[in-house]
Amino acid sequence: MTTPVPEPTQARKPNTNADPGHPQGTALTTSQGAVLRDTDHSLKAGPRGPVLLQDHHLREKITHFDHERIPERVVHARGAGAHGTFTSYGTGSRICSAAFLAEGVKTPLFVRFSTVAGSRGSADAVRDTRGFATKFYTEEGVFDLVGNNMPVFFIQDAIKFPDVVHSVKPHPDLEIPQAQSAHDTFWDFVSLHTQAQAHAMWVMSDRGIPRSFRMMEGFGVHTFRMIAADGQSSLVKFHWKPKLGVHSLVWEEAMLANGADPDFHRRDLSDAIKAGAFPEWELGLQVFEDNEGQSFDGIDLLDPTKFVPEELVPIQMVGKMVLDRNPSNYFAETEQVAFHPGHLVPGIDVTNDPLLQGRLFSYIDTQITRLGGPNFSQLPINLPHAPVNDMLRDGMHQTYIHEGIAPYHPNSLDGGCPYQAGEGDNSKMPFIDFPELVAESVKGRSNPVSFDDHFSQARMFYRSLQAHERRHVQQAYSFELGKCASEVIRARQLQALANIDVQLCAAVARELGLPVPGADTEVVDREPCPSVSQALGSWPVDGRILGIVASHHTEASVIETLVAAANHAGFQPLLLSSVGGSLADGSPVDRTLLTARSIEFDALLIADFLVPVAGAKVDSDTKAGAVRPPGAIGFDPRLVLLLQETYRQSKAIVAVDQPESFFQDLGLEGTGPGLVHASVPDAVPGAVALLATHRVWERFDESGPVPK
Ligand code: HDE
Repeated sequence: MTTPVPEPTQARKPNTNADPGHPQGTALTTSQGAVLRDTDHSLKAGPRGPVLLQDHHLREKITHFDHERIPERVVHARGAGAHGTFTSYGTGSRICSAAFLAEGVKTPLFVRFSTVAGSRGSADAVRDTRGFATKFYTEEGVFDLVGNNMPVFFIQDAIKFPDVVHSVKPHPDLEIPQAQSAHDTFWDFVSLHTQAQAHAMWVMSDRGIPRSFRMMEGFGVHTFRMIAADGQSSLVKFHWKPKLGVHSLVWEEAMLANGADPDFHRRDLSDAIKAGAFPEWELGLQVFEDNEGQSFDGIDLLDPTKFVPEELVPIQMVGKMVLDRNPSNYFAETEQVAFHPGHLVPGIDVTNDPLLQGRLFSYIDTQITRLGGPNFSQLPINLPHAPVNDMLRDGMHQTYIHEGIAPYHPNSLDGGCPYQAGEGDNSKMPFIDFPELVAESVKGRSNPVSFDDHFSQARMFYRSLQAHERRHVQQAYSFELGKCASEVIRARQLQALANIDVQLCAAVARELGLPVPGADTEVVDREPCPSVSQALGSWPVDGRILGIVASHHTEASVIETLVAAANHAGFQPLLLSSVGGSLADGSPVDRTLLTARSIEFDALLIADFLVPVAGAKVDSDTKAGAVRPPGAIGFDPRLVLLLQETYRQSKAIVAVDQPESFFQDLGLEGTGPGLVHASVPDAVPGAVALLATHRVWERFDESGPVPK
């Protein structure tokens, strides 16, 4: 019996990533290319008989399946990737000879965003640092910028990395909690290692729950070195600045997202790219003189727990990155990509930051296990776009068929090839390790004294935030420490907070019901740096999601006008209605009130909100614009929940052609910041104006989501 072949639901696509030497074809085959007649039934001794060992196809299919999974990354296991291009402004060439920084040069790249702590299948919107790793396929070889969305790190020396990671991972006895820092071992580590306080502060701030990968800054964290064409060295810190600004979820949204849509960030990135709202960042540099002390304004540039405020050293933009293509195969690209901070090109070099030095060892080491041997740079996603002739040979999963008999240097049997720079026909710019003077010193296990300041930057960060942001920090610490069972740990962390800011400490202690300790360390007061706040400035709405609630009675012209205006403004419109199907203008309903939650949009327009009740008459009362009080026939009560959530999350809500009593009828304050009435033509411009600041923060006072 043959299985009927269903009609394809999509046009067959050629596999664009297939090696041209191995065309995929359309016939089903074994891995050896033999065409198959039946892949749905095992070979049996009669229809009711036992399965035969000789069934090679069965064994091959199941054996391959048994080995489909590879070990996940020990950290940053959960990630999402995208392809794009970097276009250089040429401004970086002044201090760096790297070819990809020359004016107008376009370099293809792949980016992987990740959470740090969770497993591969964990939720996206957890409180955590985010990885922001970029692979530039430059003409001089691969350059990897393997950064995070926060400019500081928990520890100062790589030897502490296994310790901090063990502390944030689930407890070893029961393997809970997953992808969370709100547990005893993490806060035990942080409170015992005061060097971790600055990074913990960033994670407890809104930065720990980004609204979108598209709205995150990226930081190289360490100080790197750039070398100009004339050999002059500068110290630099890398920054990615998102075009859409830096925005976050509120805690309620993060918790909802982790249940309602665990792929929240991954989906947001791919949806935006699919919709043509290509995410953009500028790459910028903070440049420092390569002086003997390698410090700036008392900040040791080799200490990765410190950052240098933009107010002190402005960021100079050197190019722009646009992400415009989703991966076509998650495993081949996002899972198999292998980043390494030691993938450098001529003109960029490392410094002696002890954290960076340890990373230079770790990445290739872990990838040998994860990717099954030493040849993972031959995987398509890792393959340099520059020619490779490396004398590395054999090993597991070798796919090159190397020619020649003398993979050693120097040789005379292969004509001396491959040539070092300056030999044979090789006149290319080589990578040169910067000839840094290494100070005469005593061998030992110690840090410079400048690494001992653990609190001043945490204090500076906290005091630079706006009132509602500080309130979020207080709530985050209260939540996280509230989840710690050990009172000793809670009290020890309160002691650290007392050294950072007395009011912060008191607010958290109040929530925990613990006494407020006094400071036990003298801390330097630094000037605030408002640039770390996310609440200042105004931003474009490109690619932000505008929810539009309509009903099956809403006039076609109303929906057409709102959707066209939303698209014109750069929004991605998301149509919500009580039930699925199409609206009057033929637009498909994107979400029903069953499948939608408030987390899915940045602002909400309410055009109409009635349920199509079987047999109900559509009269002048049920047309768009008519209000039905809650409870009346045809009203969908789920809208009340949606509106209340949207309201609590400080998002703008625009009532389109609704009477004055609309918001009160639905149980919200009648007037107030971000609750707007508008006619159909004015509705979208109203949302644009309100979204420029991301949220209507003034809706609530410092005490949180309690109406004023
Ligand atoms: Fe990583 N880190 N890391 N890290 N890291 C890894 O490499 C490590 C650190 C970062 O999307 C691993 O291939 C050590 C700082 C990102 O594939 C591993 C230390 C920063 C990613 C590793 C650090 C990062 C990783 C795990 C302390 C920001 C994900 C899988 C010295 C500047 C890359 C892998 C991707 C991944 C080691 C600290 C960023 C184990 C030893 C600081 C974005 O090699």
